[in-house]
Amino acid sequence: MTEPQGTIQLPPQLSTIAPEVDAMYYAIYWISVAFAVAIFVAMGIFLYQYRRQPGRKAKPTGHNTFLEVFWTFTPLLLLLWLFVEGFEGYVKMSVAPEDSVEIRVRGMQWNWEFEHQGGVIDDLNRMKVPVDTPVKLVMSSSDVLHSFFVPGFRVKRDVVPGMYTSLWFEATTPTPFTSETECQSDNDCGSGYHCGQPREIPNGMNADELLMGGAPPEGAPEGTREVRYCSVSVFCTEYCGAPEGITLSAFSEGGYNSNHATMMADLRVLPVEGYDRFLEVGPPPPPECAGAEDVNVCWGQSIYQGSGCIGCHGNDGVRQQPAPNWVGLWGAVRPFTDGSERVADENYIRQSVLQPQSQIVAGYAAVNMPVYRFSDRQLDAVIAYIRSLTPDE
Ligand code: HEC
Ligand SMILES: [Cu+2]
Repeated sequence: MTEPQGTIQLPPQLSTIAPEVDAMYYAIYWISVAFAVAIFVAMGIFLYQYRRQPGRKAKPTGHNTFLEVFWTFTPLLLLLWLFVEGFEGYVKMSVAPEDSVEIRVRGMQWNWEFEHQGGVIDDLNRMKVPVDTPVKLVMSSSDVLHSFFVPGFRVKRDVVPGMYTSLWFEATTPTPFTSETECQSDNDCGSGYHCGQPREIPNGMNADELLMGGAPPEGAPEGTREVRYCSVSVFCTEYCGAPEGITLSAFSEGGYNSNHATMMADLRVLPVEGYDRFLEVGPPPPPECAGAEDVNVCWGQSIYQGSGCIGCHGNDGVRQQPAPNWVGLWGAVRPFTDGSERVADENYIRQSVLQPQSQIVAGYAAVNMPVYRFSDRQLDAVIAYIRSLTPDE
């Protein structure tokens, strides 16, 4: 890999802003080093030169205008320069370019959710961005104060409950999903990267090929394997609490994100085609469905449980409140509040999920179903699941 390398002090520069931020950092660093050395050396010399000696008496020296002007104005100029540079950098980092791709970021104890254009939401803590494209994040928190930090991009901003904050960056280096970027632990990835959550990949392929819509090569062994890839690290730098019963020394217990110390996300910088493809097809089915008899039915059930449909819709054929039960829905004639009717087919279910208020089932006007934004594949999965709940005649 020809990845940019980090230094002892800083992780690799993975965004357009990173070189400027680092230049500023090193300027301040070396100015501080130079002053520290000058001050300590002068102090040493004076200590020696003016040490107590027999027969020598201290006498006032008066003042030296040139010296005083010099040591007042030199630091003043330096500080002014640092202020101007710093302020320019701050403004630049605050104002996203007009043509930025926008991604919604939601922080919650202890996960990140990323909603890409068109409402494509990947699994929690997985984020994808296109390379060489300005990306603007619009961030909110549903509970406490979080802070979004990508060391490799040199960007960080608080994610505050009750308001939106934003941030932008342009990534410069794709993070490929190849065998070279497979990992077992964080040590296998350079600084600025960490070993991401496991992915289920068909044998004989890598996730790049999967993302680009490829198929496993002829003769590849059947089935899937679990792979982890080095991903750009996203951290929460706020102490956003730890769940009850979990101490910091045991933070890896109880799952990937068991407390704020591991409120980390896997960020993948994709080639533009890969990102477009991701938007088109959406996230892949959850790993637990890899071996399922019908992947879509399994995935639909996981959406039913994971996206909250279960809170309103029953799947037992009995519970009809606050929303219609899904058993027997497929193929049935649905009566609406406006007196019209329609057969529950693919298009009807699709519309019910994406625009629930466009046709209200008679008797259910009291509860508003939330609008969901799913990818086509996720919709297929929901449809397959609803369909599976109605036995064929
Ligand atoms: C807050 C409660 C609520 C949640 C959560 C909810 N729904 Fe609904 N849903 C309703 C109500 C109420 C109706 C009936 C009124 C209407 O048609 O909008 C409905 C209707 C539907 C229908 C048409 C059903 C029929 O009998 O014709 C489908 C399909 C549907 N929802 C799918 C979903 C899916 C998929 C999810 C989860 C991703 C979901 N709903 C989550 C309340 C909810
Ligand atoms: Cu947090």
